[in-house]
Amino acid sequence: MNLSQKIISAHLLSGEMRPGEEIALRIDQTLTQDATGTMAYLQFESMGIPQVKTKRSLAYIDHNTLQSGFENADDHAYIQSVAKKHGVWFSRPGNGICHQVHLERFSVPGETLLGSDSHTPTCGAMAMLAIGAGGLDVAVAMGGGAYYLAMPKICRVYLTGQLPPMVSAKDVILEVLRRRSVKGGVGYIMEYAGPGVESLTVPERATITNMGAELGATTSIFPCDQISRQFLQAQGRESVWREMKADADAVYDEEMTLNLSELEPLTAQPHSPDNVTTVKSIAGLPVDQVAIGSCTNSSFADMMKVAAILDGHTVAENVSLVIAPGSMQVLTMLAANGALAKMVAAGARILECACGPCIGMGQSPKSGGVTLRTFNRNFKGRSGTADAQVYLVGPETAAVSAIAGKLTDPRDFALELPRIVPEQFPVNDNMVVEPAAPGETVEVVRGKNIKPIPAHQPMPQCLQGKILIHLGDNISTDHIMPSNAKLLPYRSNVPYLADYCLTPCDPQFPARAKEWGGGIVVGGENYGQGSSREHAALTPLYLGVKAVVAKSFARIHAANLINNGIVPLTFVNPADYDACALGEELTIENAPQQIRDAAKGQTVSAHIGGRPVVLACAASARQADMLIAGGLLNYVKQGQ
Ligand code: MIC
Ligand code: SF4
Repeated sequence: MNLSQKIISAHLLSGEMRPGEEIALRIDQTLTQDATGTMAYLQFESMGIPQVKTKRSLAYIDHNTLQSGFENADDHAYIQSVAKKHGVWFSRPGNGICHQVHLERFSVPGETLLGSDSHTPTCGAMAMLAIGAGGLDVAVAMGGGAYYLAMPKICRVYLTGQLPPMVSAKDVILEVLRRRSVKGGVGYIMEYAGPGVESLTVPERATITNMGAELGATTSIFPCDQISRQFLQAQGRESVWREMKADADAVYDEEMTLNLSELEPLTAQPHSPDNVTTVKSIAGLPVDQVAIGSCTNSSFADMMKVAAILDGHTVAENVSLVIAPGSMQVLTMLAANGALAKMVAAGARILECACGPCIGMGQSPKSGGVTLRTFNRNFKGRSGTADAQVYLVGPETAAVSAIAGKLTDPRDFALELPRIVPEQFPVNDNMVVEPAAPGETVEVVRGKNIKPIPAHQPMPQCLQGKILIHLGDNISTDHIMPSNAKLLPYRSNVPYLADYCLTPCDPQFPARAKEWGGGIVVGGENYGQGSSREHAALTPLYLGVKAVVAKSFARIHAANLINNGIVPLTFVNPADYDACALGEELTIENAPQQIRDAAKGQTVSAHIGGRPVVLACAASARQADMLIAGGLLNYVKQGQ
């Protein structure tokens, strides 16, 4: 077996490991963050289960840390109290970005991790089967329920060679994105193997598994070897180490080979993580802002490289450089060894250990500003400035460009960076609060920002509605439900957020949906790529959206739609996508039966604007029942 199959088979509750078949997995660990966590815990509470049943569940606060009003603070207080009550460990604001902290302190090779954040696969760097999902799926897993997914295909990424100086792990994943595109991983696990693996440290592996999310992959995974052992040892956690790798005769569904020695510094240009070119080819581009951090590139080693480059220099006068170390552990080390002082002396603006500018929580660039970011997503408008030009780069490129004031190939900077592998990390888990002891009473704090979740209706006999919007390919959840400093405080308030649903594509969308009494969304390929935020399903639900008809869907978003009773349908004949227009009525007669039959492989007969149209629905039999019930919560309440 390959490594993915080994972990899946050890956690398989039902189904067979045949690509595309629905399987159910036992989940060992869960994580939530605050922007998706309030919904997840409201949903968990509504299930009436007193204590989580996982081996370990954690609630992190890392996204909504700008507190410009009471809203985010209300969310934090709710999550802290509800976590304590139900057996969930609570990582306080300041402790760091969930994926960085989880990798450092809680990752366990061979275990499964389900997180309400699309970058949960970061812990694949420690041979976990780590999957991102909607909050509702995570709530079910906390309650001991299985996680259902279509068995992915396994793609072996065979690494040879080793990274040349000033070329980094970010360039590895950017190269994979260049080759496969943002939908090239949908339905796959990317399993890394080959002699090149040994040359990569755990944080470098984490940069690669983290950004596998941008491929649309279910997850990405590295073997657990002596490099992993050393990392766990340095974290004082060697006891969880065990060797994990594919069998020598393992079979894969697909293969790709990547020679690390041939890579050079790369960048993803606006506005997509797969719009990749070499830094050299566009070097000289004037830069307004450089932002270093995020769950992709905020490890101690990344920060040390940045400090070494900045040492003795001053950030160019046209550039604002911001740096957010990934965790309290990283920041503590930088403070202790003087690297932080070097960054500050060079003119860097130090931010707290959190997501920050990656999710538009501050540091939005100026109008039309060019910003280089070591982050993972550069979808239009995500930075908080609609016309900003965001380039994704590795930490070396970011740091040298901040000094030069223009995009610069780091190989032009005469400096040899040391390879940093700490022998001992300072271990201090005092920012992680333990759950309540048995018998201890905990009052859940519900501030006025916490609003109930919207009601779900069972599927009508005749599903119909007008086309409210006709969209192109690769619409991300940042388009469907934008998130920035102004909107993130309302993650617990779906009615408020609904007024912003799909507004980056069409500012009239919410008003039209309300006026027309709901309707249908039409999308192109890879609809709903990006974040795991359920709000990209909950806000359309609130606006009366009954179905999304697209050319194809991103995995997590399709599951979120189904969990919330919105039917994801695909066009069997692509010409029907071109032919349908705004305002035309879609009708599906006998919808519940047709959806049930679709789960058995039949097509769905519909009409759009009176024309007969053939659609497909990739739901499993279980998901079909869920859609008919009006979503997962109704389905669970029916005692299925
Ligand atoms: C993101 O990077 O887009 C986020 C913010 O972390 C999201 C989660 C969210 O929207 O709360 C994600 O990646 O799932
Ligand atoms: Fe946070 Fe950005 Fe990572 Fe999402 S991608 S978890 S917003 S740092």
